[in-house]
Amino acid sequence: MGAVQARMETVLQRLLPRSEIVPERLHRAMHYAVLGGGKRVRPLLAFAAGELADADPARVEIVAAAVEMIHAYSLVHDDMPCMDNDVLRRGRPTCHVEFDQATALLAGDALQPLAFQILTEHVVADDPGAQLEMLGILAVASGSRGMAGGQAIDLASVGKTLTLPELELMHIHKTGALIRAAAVLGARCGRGLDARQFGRLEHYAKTVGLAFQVVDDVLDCEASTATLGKTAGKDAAQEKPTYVSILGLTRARVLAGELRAQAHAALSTFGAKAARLRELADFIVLRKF
Ligand code: GRG
Repeated sequence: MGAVQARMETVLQRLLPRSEIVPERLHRAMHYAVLGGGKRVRPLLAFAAGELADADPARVEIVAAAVEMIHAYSLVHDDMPCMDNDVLRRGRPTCHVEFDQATALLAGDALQPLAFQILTEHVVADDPGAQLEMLGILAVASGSRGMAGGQAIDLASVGKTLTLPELELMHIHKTGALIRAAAVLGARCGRGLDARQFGRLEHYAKTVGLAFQVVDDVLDCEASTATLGKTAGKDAAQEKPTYVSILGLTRARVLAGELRAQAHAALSTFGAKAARLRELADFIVLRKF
């Protein structure tokens, strides 16, 4: 994990516009949002799925960077007063607190197209048609049928009681879509998977995406602000429906364990090549931050 995290720091630094060039303040805000923090779960998934498909790591690092730029932009916008209104992210002031709201808005606005720009500037597939499909996968995962749509459902759910299937639908879009895209795009950099194997990988990604969110809800209740590097206890304070508010802590933990088992089952036919994907499912469920 450390090797991929360090590699991503270098890759992202290289792909971001230099902070000394005009407009410097916007570029500094983009660096602030992307570099120097974060677990890099999505890049880790891309690299692990890339291993499964014998993908060239030099390709995987590009798709991983594109996904991480979308993720970073979503966190910047999510933290703004018009959405979640938070002041702490990755143990530091949020982007709009460190800079200002307009700059944070623009940093997110600029990171989003940069993700697609780098996918047009680097070869990540064997033919242009396959590469175009990969751009489409990231676009759908980020848009109104993916992460942004999930965020809209989230904002509309505050103060409401959701059923478990409704909550699941929200998270499949808000958090799950980008996690799934990370795994799929990592594998698409290679050419080792047939349609059935892709189906299993997608099932794995859907399962770990949900597990990620269940654990996020549990940690929001159980962990401290210092450990998380973001404000703990916000879900309850903001009356957000979560796995913990619907199931309670114990059943939410049980659900996370069941999803971990499902993720492992989805990989059962892959053998040693899926070792890192298995380890990541374990990390996502057992993490403490
Ligand atoms: C603004 C369009 C738009 C979308 C925002 C992902 C998201 C949608 C908001 C983040 C809110 C949130 C706390 C969601 C819970 C799960 C989640 C995505 C947590 C943050 O991701 P991590 O834990 O963050 O991977 P790091 O800092 O490790 O990169």
